[in-house]
Amino acid sequence: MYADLVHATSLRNGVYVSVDNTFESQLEQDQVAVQDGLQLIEFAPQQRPLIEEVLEGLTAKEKSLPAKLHYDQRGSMLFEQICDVDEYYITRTELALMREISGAIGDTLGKGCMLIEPGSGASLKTDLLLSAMPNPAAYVPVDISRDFLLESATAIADRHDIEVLPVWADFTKGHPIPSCEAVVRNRAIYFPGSTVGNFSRSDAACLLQNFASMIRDDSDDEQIGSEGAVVVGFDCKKDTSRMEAAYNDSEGVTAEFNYNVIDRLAQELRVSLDREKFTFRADWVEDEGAIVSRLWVDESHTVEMAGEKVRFEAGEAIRMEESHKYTPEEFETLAQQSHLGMERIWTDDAGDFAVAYLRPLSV
Ligand code: AVI
Repeated sequence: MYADLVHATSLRNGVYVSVDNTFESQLEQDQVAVQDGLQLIEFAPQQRPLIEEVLEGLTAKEKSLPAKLHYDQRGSMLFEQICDVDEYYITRTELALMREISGAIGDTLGKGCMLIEPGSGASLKTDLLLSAMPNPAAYVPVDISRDFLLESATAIADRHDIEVLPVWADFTKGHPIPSCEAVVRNRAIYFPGSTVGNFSRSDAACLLQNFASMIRDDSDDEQIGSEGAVVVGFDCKKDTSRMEAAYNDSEGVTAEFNYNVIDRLAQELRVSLDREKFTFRADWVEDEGAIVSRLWVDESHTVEMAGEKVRFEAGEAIRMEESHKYTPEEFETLAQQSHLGMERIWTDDAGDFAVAYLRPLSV
């Protein structure tokens, strides 16, 4: 996915960072719109047609579907419910940890910091961090969903006295960083929620490398003074039974989150995919260091999609999502591969969840 990366190029109003070779063609596409009183940078790449992505995944030797398909309107609502189920410790543990440590993170980031949030969520965690930052320069949320981005950017602008500069883009593909009115002394990326866990280990390394390029002071922007930081939340390895229970919750909300992808494809692609022919299960896969969520085929059947026949054999599975877990040492190694050093790490008392404060290593 990120095979051809990584470079940062300083241009017009900031830095463009690219993680793939579609970079050059994207440069033509950015424009600024004013929406809901916010200056919105539009840099969204052309999306591949859904049917193409789905057929590619379902006709591969090991069937898979892109994990992003989980997040349509109903899926996003189900994800919010997942965050509240008893077994899913991640969200509440991270929030409690952020309540304790956001003051320390804010102090370390210092004055005049531009906070960039890829895949912005306007979450309580973001509120905590922004409130703890001394005189932040600006907040830059980045998201692929324009509506969601504007909604969350407006919410942050309502709650904080800060310049909010949303960027509509796929953060995995590179995007411009807007300039702001205040003097920017450094940039920081905030990547909470263990979203890094949804990338394979090699993609996660590339993504972190990309983040490192975004904060490095190699632009023409004379405002940027000191080197920035990448603040990442990740889920720690623990008892297999607890990790598996978090993704096989007894209320079946996570199962529904996955069946919803089947319903969505059946509807949007008008194909006869039937959720009743699949069973959901999430398993710890030691070799990958990840919980792998799959839909297992209960009975052999064939589904026609865009003129192609897709065969599902009983006993085979569709890989739906990976949730990688790290020990603090493994995460430090991953960061180092991306030219980032782990300056600090905080965990909750049980060591379930960690927030790492990473700084660029001199190269
Ligand atoms: C968003 N992400 C970090 C979640 C996770 O834990 O991998 C998505 C999720 N999938 C099932 N439950 C939660």
